[in-house]
Amino acid sequence: MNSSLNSIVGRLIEILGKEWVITDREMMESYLRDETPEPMRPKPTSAAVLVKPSSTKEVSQILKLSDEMRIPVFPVGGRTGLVGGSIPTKPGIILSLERMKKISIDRDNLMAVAEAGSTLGDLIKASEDAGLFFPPHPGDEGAQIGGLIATNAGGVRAVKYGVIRSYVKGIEAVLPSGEIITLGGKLLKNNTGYDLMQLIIGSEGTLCVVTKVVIKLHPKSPFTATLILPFPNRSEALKCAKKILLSDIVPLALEYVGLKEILMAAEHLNEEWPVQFGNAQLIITLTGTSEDELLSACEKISRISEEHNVGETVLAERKEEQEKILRVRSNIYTSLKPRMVDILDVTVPPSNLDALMGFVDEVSRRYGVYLPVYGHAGDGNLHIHIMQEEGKEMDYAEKVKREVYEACVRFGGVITGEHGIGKIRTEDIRLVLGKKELELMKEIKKLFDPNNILNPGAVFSKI
Ligand code: LAC
Ligand code: ZN
Repeated sequence: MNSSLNSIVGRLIEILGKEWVITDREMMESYLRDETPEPMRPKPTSAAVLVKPSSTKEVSQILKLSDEMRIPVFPVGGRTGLVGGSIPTKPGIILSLERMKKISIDRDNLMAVAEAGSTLGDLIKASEDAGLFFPPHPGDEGAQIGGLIATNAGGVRAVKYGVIRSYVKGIEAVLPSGEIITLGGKLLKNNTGYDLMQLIIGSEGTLCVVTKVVIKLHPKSPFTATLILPFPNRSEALKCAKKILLSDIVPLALEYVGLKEILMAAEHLNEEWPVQFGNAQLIITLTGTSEDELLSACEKISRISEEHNVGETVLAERKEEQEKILRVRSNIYTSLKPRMVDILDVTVPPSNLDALMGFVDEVSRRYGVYLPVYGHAGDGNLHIHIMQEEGKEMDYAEKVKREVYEACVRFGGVITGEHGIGKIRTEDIRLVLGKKELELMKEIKKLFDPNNILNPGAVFSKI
């Protein structure tokens, strides 16, 4: 540890008690990394202190002290991020809110109030226990609420009601000065001044530390069904997806997967994938207030998909079967991870997905590399994995990424729709944002965090 960190340890112990100030490297090993593929993952600092406060007041005291001493603070959640966003890359404090995990449900207002350290899994369970429903599924259930807010998480169930941003109604957060701010509340309408709450959502831990969140829930779990539609090729699958989105059916999720990758994910989990044919598949989750409503939507989808040479469709109605499908889909990433250099999460207007995927095929041929693609077709949000090729220098990865990013921008898209900028895309951000836009963002950062102590190195390479 360096000397300024050494000198802060005693004061942190005064605030938190000895048990919650961790300096032993072995005890903080899992806090020094996230899920970013190894070749891209930023190197963690060799000097860090891990702290685990139990209240907003303690968070406030920690931040005030760090700001006074100009010591960087790296807020972490469940460390499920894919862009190195929470990795402490400078000597400083790792701030974990894992002890702050209370959730209360307000049925009358259909809202949950969750502390930032509670997990996505906790929130899903608390909502269900209260007979309510949290529709999205923004990734790994070990992700923490604070992280979901910091990254404006998306996931597979964002087509019908949007990403995390559209569920958050209130936020309590601590500024680097130690001041506590409260924005919004259990409110469905709020036009009181600038929307600072929305500014904080997706700010990747660079503006303030979110300690508590008000989240909109939906009434009791609706009827749900999941369909797997196998198509002979991608073009038919994507044309069908377009037509479904144009119909009066609004799916909760509309995913595109290739047969090879989904079978690999199933094998990785030791599960059987229900449809073993059809090179291009759509996975569609529907929700409705009655079984009849669902069946009529399924029939409509079936009619539309027949126009696109769909093979025999699987309809899953049992909860366990639907959960299995979601689990396999969510583990494509995990099954590819061992040989992965990077995972992209570019987003284009949904109607340009086919053209983008065509471009990726062309890049894959030109470089002679395997570039698996799949993703959130309903949102135009595509995952492209850059894989390691045996005997090939990895310098192609940077070139492939560049070409894909530039194509996305040409197609009217952005370089990230889900995983964020983190610490590995701070240069690429310029492909999407102009000088003035970046300047405005940096001014905002300075206003919130004048001494640049909060998650330095994330979003902007230089302030
Ligand atoms: C997914 C993650 C990688 O969609 O965003 O599986
Ligand atoms: Zn995703």
